[in-house]
Amino acid sequence: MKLIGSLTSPYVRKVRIVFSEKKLDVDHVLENVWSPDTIIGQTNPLGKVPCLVLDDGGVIYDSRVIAEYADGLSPVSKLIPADTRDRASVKTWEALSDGIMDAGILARLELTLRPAEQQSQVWVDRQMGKIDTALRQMSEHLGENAWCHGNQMTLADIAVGCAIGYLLLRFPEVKWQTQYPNLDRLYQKLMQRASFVETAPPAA
Ligand code: GSF
Repeated sequence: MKLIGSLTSPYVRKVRIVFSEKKLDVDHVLENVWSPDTIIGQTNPLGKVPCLVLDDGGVIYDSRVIAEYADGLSPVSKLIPADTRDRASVKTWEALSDGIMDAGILARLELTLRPAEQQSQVWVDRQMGKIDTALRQMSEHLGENAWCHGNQMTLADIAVGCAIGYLLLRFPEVKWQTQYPNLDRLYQKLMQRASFVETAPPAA
């Protein structure tokens, strides 16, 4: 199995952490999807990473599908509960976290890829507003609980950790650590794990 990705993508980090927690071996192949020479289109017509290439040649994307696939490959450290309601709750945490990444990336692309005179501050503010409201909901729903869902680490915590870790990398001006101490406690706890330490993005 081969995972095509980059070291800074929070979606790639999420699935790398899942593979690590599940103790599953996967080869990592680095791909810069923003380079004009990228060959990501040969495996994912959407031109995005992460993209998982199986030994039989099958291809799996996107990160949510890869995470679910990897969780089903081994009974070690179940990250997505079997019960339908619990499963939906964990996957909603994941959608909320991915939504922070989506909004952050859209805001960042607006500010980095477009010439200054074409940039829309209204668009950037809209995306940053989503990040604010998503963080608030994360903090409210986490409350004083040790984990986002249930009494053990799940994909919900992994996804939240990747989303807030991405904010630290790309949006250090978003002060979620002081605004939401419970999210910070969760993040510090996650950062004790080898899976999080080993996938920490290189400094921007
Ligand atoms: C999002 C992947 C994505 O946007 C998922 O896998 O969950 N819903 C998908 N990946 C970015 C890399 S990054 O900014 O994290 C990507 O590959 N973008 C290239 C493009 O052309 O949008």
